Amino acid sequence: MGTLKQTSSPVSLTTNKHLLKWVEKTADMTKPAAIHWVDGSQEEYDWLCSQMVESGTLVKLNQKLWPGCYYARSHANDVARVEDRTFICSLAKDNAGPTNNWENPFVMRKKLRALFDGSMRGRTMYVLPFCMGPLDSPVAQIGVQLTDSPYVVANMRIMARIGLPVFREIDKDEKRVVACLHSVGAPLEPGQQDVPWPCNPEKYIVHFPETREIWSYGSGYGGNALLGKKCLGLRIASNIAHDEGWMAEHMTIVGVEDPKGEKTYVAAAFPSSCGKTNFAMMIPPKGFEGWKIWTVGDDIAWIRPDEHGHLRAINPETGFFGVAPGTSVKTNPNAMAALSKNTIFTNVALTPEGGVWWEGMTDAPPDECLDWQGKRWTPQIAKETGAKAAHPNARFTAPAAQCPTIDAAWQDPEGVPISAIIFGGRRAATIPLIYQAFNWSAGVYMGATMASETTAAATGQLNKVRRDPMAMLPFCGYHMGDYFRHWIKMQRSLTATPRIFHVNWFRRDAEGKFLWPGYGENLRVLKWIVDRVRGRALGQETRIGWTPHYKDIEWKGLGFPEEKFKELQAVDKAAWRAEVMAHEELFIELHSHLPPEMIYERELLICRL
Ligand code: TSX
Ligand code: MN
Repeated sequence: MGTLKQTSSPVSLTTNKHLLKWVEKTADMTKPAAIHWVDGSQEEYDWLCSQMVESGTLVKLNQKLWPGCYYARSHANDVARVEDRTFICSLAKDNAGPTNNWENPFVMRKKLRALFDGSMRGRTMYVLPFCMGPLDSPVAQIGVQLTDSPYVVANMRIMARIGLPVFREIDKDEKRVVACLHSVGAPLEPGQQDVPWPCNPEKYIVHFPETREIWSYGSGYGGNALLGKKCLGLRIASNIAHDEGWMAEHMTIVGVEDPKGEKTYVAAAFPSSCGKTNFAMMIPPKGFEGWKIWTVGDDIAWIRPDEHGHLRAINPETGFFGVAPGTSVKTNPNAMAALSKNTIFTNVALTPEGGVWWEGMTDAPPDECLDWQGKRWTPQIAKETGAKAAHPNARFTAPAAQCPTIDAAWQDPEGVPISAIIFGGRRAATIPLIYQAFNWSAGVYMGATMASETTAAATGQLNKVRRDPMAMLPFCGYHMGDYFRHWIKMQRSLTATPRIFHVNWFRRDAEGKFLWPGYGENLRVLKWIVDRVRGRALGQETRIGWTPHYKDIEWKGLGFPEEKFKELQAVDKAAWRAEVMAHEELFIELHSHLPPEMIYERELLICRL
């Protein structure tokens, strides 16, 4: 590696020949000024953060108010995942399917090599080993991310297990690792002043499923850059899971504990803006004294059959990368506790006393602050211009261990047993608060056809219903039809399938008012799910599935009239006929790979309607 400076250990932290060779080859291509082998220590983290404070990437927050916390503002063109710039480069286009962008892997490699050529000039390349899942878990997957972003290294230390223990694991038996290459695409020429948030207007988030590689260029934000999460954790892992007979899902995992101490774990898939993180950390409502919700994970579940043929799930992450706006002591006190220290905030607002604020954090906004772009913001300015203090996709990166409801088994290498799978969506009409699928294949159909309404207030657009199968539309790394088939086939390796449910916290009445109070009150629905799973509640058979009798829901502490419950649970024949017609749209797109069960389930549903 010739003249390259090393800012940590002068010897590389691995003896793995493939890894050493790959690091050397990548350095030859990207031409960094230095290489840093990430050991993952607290000292290293503190040093990286102090470097970023010096360079202007981070602001150290008021340590009395926000101990161990830092603040970052991204470039205005680098604020979210870029789905139109995300590619699945399988050898056959057909394997990526119609819901993914595809490019020939040889063409894409050539394109990327040109972009990465010298892309790290003037910067340090970090060799960041990370493990998704507990290091000793049979389900864990190891990746090594080469990145020129210290912000990414710092965030990854919260979101995954990184550093020396992972290098040791790699060296142990020359384990196969997922190669992840990342550059913000902003080389520094000699003497050139750096910017707080380097990035490139041209972005590529590229997955090579056959060789298990990820190449990410041009972005330093979230899922584009923290490659363990959406890229490895879902898109590459869904390919591995398909090949190996397990499931990589976009699901939260929670434990429901009743007053007798009996715990039931469920996994739940919700599209964005349904409050998945809130669901993962729910506070039991009035009347549910003695009940507890325990958090295993809020975003990703890796699920596999154990030796008894029961599904067990792990959360492969160690942190929450949550949307800040809307998070408050009222909506999610457990998230607020988790992010109260040792957290990195990105694109929220900065208060004069060196704290953070975002829309929905408190009832009263601060008198003034600096917005996510560093401009002065006041409630008056907001009123006049509509300017937001925090970007709507502003994030906190918080350690999961700091969540008061973190489950005792959240790092169990074997995972927790999953008794129920819950699908959900934000739907103003048609979909009842809760119903249960008749069986596994009806449940797969339920997940495959789930949808959510976009709250496109800004564009003035009508709320459009968008299909988002299993909340995996942007995250399935292969053909969605094959993914449904994989779900169907999973039943064969199970002696007991989890029961499958669908929830909708967002149904509205004729005046447009929410029919259901949501939040902690959702535990009433969860209790029915647990009672069904354990054979304690009879259901009512309807055209679409099993629904609760009014008397089988615990109403203590709420007082919810039976008439309103009927409205909430109503299955309108005409609306459901239109709904089933809409299912066909997605199915036509996927028809060549659709498992026959999906067609049969649709026919059965039509017959019942
Ligand atoms: O997260 C939400 N959950 C799940 C909580 C466990 N939200 C917020 C969604 C945006 C991320 C909800 N919003 C939920 C919900 O269950 N329900 C609603 C809709 C709603 C909003 C306000 C009220 C009621 C329902 N207010 C009153 O009833 C007073
Ligand atoms: Mn997610």
